[in-house]
Amino acid sequence: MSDKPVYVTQPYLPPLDEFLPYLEQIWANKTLTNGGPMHQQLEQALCEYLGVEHIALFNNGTIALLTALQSLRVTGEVITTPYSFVATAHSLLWNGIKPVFVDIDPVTLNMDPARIEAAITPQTTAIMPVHCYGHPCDVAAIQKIADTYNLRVIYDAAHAFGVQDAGGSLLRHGDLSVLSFHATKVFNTFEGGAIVCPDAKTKQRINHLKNFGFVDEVTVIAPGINGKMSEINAAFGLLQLKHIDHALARRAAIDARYRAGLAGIKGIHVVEEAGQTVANHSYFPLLVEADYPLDRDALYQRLKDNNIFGRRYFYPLISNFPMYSGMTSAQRNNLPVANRIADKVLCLPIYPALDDQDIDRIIDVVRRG
Ligand code: T4K
Repeated sequence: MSDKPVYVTQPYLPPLDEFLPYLEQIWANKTLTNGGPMHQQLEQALCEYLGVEHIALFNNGTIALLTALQSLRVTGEVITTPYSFVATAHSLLWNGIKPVFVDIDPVTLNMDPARIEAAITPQTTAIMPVHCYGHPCDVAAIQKIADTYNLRVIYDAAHAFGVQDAGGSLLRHGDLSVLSFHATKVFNTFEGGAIVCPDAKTKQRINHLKNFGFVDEVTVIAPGINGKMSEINAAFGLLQLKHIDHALARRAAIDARYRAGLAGIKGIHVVEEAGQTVANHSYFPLLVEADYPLDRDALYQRLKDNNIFGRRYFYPLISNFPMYSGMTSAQRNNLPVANRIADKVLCLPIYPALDDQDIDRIIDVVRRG
């Protein structure tokens, strides 16, 4: 049996020769960044593919999160989840905003809407939920609370490229949704990100903010940042988009093979997918329960010993990192579910080039315990 190293993910790379015409075009245009033709084309193509009205491209998802908050003038306190990549909460600190953590739902692993109301104070201006692993949040419940208390909703949708619910793109919910196009994501531009916004006016403000706040050569409206996506990243995105349906189909097949192969293993709970009509299978999280022969870290190590590099997304919890752990809302007794899940979760490798032999090898290691 093969034992070549298998990582939690591997970027999808279309054949190199397909990229060369794009490079020739950039060389001919001599526009390398600042909203050039590749950038314009990718924004248009993504709106069509994702079924959304307006997209502003960014150089990464973290800068997109920072700018999303700035664009809506969010201040004070924002209610968020501790069960995410650290960039979610960091984007709040960068804006001088206090994150207020609420616990997650034990089934969806997303923010539990039932916890939100108790966390609202006069300083609360927004909610920042995460569609963790591309699994939809309870968007209806969150919006109802936001409407009642007049709060903004900014979704960290870094994992949710292409996900749809019964009404269409998941990215249409809330005031803004933020995507990541990092190399490890379902759709990547090496580094990259985007804000999905509902109207042209908001997109225009975002465009100014991602270009230092410049409106024209002599007018700066706010302390904006350099969030622009370069032409080479945008060109790679255009090429990726041609292959995305194939990449998503392969991910779905891998997910199905894992679910069949792992079924019935005592103590292994595969996290359910619920609420999507189109899923993207961006991660394959499972929970290692007490009745499995090994604890989570021992299984993680056992896989490593077999050259299989899963990842404990999301352990440690954001709320347990030192810049957050002193906050009242970060205390473990406020976040029992998130702390419990973070100690049990393990994401298995999933990416289009993962072959059936490797999937079966991974299943075999988990089954042997
Ligand atoms: N919000 C959420 C919910 C997020 O998950 C993220 C990012 C963000 C916001 C911020 O978006 P960005 O600013 O990143 O656009 C990775 C990614 O760096 C990060 O983008 C991602 N979430 C997070 C969940 O995972 P690491 O530290 O685990 O990545 P790394 O370098 O260990 O890569 C994992 C594996 O992937 C490697 O073992 C091998 C493979 N790999 C990785 C890279 C970079 C490759 O084969 N090729 C590559 O180029 O953070």
